[in-house]
Amino acid sequence: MAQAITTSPRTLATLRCTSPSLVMRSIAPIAGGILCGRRALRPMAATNMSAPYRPQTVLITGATGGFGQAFARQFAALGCNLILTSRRTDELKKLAGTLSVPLHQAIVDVTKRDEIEKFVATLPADFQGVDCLINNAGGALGLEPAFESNLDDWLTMIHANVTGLVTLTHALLPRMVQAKRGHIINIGSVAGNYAYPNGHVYCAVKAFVGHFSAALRADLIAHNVRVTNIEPGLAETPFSLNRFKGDAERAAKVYEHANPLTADDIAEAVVWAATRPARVNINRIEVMPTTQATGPLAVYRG
Ligand code: 8X3
Repeated sequence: MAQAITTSPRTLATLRCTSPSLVMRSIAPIAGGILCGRRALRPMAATNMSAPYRPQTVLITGATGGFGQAFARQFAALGCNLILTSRRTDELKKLAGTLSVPLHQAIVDVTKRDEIEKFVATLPADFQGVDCLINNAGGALGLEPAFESNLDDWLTMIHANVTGLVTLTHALLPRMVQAKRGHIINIGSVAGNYAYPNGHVYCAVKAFVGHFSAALRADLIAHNVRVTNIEPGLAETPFSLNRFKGDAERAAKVYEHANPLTADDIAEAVVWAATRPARVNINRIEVMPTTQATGPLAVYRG
């Protein structure tokens, strides 16, 4: 059911409407810059290429997932305005309730083009200047050999990781180009760099994300819009629980005794890329736990 809620911290007034399916919470913006280490970070004019940088409005898809929550917390700690999207209403409200920055939250299924377009078209005025888009929604479904896997899983992975990412990017990119200010941060995966057994479509969609990121760079060099592909390896998040469709035991085994990355490890990489001076574009960051590495090429001897 479509729903919108606006909450101000003073009045806690609640407004419900019938369309679109958005939930919004607004808090009076903080004034001035914030301190990060010994340097003040502040929103920066596109011409000041050397100053410390902080995005003003960060849009995070899949915000209730493991990475998404860590991104939201770390960008909130920087004082950025946040736009959070998720399919999960209760989890999104809960996360938003923990963050004390100007925040807009929306229920969006990124596999649905009409939902993305409606979401972008109805962004509140204070949240229209998105200058950092984090395409985080996606994920894997299944880990069977290709010849035993489920076609619905394949198509869902393509819709979530590819169609949703390009649709939202296509909707917001012209605004960034016009503003001459922006950063698209895609959450890829080591799976896009190294094909592994039973990875098939997941590996393929993450390879798409990596190459799409690189190709976007080629079109944006004159427009002060940055593009970064973040490529995490084994990280302990609900990723495996989703991949194994709720099989908690199987999911736990993925991380058992492996000392995997945490969501905060990846969030630190994302925040680092997003806060480089404007002259710096971090093309890609591949991060693995110390306990993970690429394997040898396989040879089957029948
Ligand atoms: C997930 C990383 O190593 O589990 O994107 O495929 S891995």
